[in-house]
Amino acid sequence: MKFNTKTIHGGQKNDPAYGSVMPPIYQTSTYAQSTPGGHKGYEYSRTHNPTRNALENAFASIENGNYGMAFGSGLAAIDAVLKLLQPGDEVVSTNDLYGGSYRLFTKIYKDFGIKFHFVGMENADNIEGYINENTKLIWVETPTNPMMNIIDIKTIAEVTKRKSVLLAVDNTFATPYLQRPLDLGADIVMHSATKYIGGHSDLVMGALVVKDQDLANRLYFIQNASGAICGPQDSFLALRGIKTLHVRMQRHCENGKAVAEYLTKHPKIEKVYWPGFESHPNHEIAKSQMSDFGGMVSFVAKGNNYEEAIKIVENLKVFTLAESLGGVESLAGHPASMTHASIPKEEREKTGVVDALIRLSVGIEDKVDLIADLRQAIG
Ligand code: P1T
Repeated sequence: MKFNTKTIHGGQKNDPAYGSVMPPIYQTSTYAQSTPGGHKGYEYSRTHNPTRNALENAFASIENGNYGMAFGSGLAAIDAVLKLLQPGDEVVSTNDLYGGSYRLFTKIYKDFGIKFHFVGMENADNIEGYINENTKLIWVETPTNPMMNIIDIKTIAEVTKRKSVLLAVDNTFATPYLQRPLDLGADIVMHSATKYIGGHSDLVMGALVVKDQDLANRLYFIQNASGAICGPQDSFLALRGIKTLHVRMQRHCENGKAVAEYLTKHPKIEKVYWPGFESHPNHEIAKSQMSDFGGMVSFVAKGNNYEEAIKIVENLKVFTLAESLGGVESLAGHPASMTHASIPKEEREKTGVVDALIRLSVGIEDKVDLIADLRQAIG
C-alpha cells in the first residue's frame, strides 16, 4: 500500500460490532468477563483499548513498523524509551533538540545515573568518539528543533548497528510523510503526535513505533507498567488527523518553502534556517532522506536583536504567538523564552538558539496572507 492510502486504511478494519467505518470511541476503563480471564481480548484500558489499538496500528503502518504505541504526550513516549536503560548507561543525543527532551534527560534521568552526551551530529562521524561499552542509546532529532539541522539517519544507523546500540529518531518535525527512519535503519521512531500527526492543535499525545518484537514487548511492558497512555477520545482525534496527514503536509511544505524564500530575500532578515535551501549545510542529506522539506522555518532579523524579535512576534496577526507546531494554523514562537527556556543560555547559544531567533510553524492557510502578515510584522 502506498503512503497516501496507508494514512486512511493502514492497520484499520471496520468495527466488528456494527461495521462503523471509523473506530468507535470506546470510552471505558474496563471490560466484562464471563469468568476470571473469560474476556474478548480486553481487560483494562491502561493495558488495551480498542480505539487506542486502532491508532497504534495506524502509527505502525504509516512508519513502516510492526508495532505502535500511543502515550499521553511526546515526553511520555520519550520517557518510556529512557526506561529501557539502567544506571551507568550512556546516551548520545543531538545537541540541538526540543527543550523538554533536554530537561527530561538532564533534570530527571541524569539523577538516576544515566549519562548524556550532547553532540553536533551534522557530521555523523562525530558520534564515534562518544560511544563506549556503556553506550546504549543514540537519540536523534532530525530536522532539529529549532535550528533545522539535518542528521544523516542511515549513516548513524550503520554506526549503531556495528556497535549494538539502539538508535531512536524523533520524527516529529518531518512526519512519516517526509521521512521514515525505520526504513533507514533506526530501531525506534518517536513522535510528539501533538504536532503534525494530530494536526489540529486539539490534543497532546506521543507515539513510538518499532520493527523488532522483543523491543516492542519491552516497550509495551513499560507502557502498561508505567501507565502513561492516552485516552480513547484523543486516540480517535489522532486517527482522524492521520487520515489527512498527506494532504496537510503537502500544503505545509508548499507554504514553508514560500515563507522561507520570502524571508531570505527580505532586506531586514539576516539568516533563515530551512533545509530546502541549497546553501543549507546538509541539504543533500535532506534531499536523500526526506521527500520534501516540511513547514518549519526559523530566522533571525538583522542586528541579531532581542527587542526586534519580540516586536516581530507581537506584530503578527495571522500567525499566532504560541508554543507547539504542526497544526493547520500558523504559529510563531520565541524559542529562547518559550520552548527552549529550560536549556541554559550558554548551552543553547552554542547551537544558534540566540535570543533573537524566531521559529515559525507554517500552517495551511493561503500563503499570500502568510507572507503579507510577515511583511507587515517585520516592517
Ligand atoms: O509536547 P509533547 O507532546 O510532550 O512533545 C514533546 C516534544 C518532543 N519532540 C519534539 C521534537 C517536540 O517538538 C516536542 C514538543 N515541542 C513543542 C511543544 C514545541 O513547541 O517545540
